[in-house]
Amino acid sequence: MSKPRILVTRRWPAAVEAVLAERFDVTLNSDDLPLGENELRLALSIYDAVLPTVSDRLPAAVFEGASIVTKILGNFGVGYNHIDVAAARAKGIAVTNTPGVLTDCTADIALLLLLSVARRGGEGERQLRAGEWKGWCPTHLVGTKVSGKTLGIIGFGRIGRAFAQRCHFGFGMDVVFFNRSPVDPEEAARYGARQLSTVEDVLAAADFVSLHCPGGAENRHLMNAARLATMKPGAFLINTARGDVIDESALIAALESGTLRGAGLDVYEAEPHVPEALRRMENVVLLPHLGSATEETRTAMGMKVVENVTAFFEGREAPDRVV
Ligand code: 8YV
Repeated sequence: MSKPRILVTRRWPAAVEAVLAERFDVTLNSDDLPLGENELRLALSIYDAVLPTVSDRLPAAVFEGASIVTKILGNFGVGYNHIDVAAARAKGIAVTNTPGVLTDCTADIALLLLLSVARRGGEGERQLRAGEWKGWCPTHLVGTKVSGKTLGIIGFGRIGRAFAQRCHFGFGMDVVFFNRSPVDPEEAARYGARQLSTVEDVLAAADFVSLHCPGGAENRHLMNAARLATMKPGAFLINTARGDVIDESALIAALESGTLRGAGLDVYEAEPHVPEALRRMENVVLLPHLGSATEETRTAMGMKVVENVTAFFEGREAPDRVV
């Protein structure tokens, strides 16, 4: 029997590509040639499986091709809001993701952003590299203490929990969270956190707010101008979830007016575009979507996709099927 034909839209860790090549008839797209909607539509009429990443947009229009051959989209990542899952379902296409394996690394990046923005790490590094450091001085780049402060988490899934755990047990932070469904208080306490009833309750209490909810329509602009205005004056906002959870223009206004003291961002509304206004601000730490970017995690993510797609083509239930 011939091997299923698979399109990998970006280059993956070599170890994963090697396993894919053993099991499937693989076409690897180059990293330099991102696929547009037309190419992705065409791909759905050629390949048995397409393995997209967050940078491949698959809106409903992509699924409107006449003859769809693709049976499964094995998404390289836990978040899959770049795929119109209703359209995939309507065409009978399965979708899988990669939960669990990127929890620690994404929580670590949230911590990196929180510490960098509070302690002005980015500013300090830029200053030193530019040869502008004039020597130690009691008032030089004085930041905000992190230990003992209140952290507010929006979305208490795997990553929200891992971040709570780090901040509570590592930094003695008081951690409160909002989650759309109730979490058993004993379970929450294992991560050093307690649930509040509304997003607003969390925003009003927190010195640092970190977003860990899914992106997409349900949470689009959850952090809008009105909500940003209910944050504590001088609070910080961290986002390692999805860019569309924040209204970026409203965030810029809140940072410009000084309502917010700073922000640490790993994700943006229209990646890779990052508004010039944000790039000019010293009190903002900006990373290029690095949440899961470690060798260990990217390899584990790839292996999870392989596991899902292999199970699917062997007629078994794909373990991480979301559609
Ligand atoms: C991934 C992520 O690198 O898994 C996710 O949801 O945001 C990232 O860490 C990205 O999705 C790759 O497709």
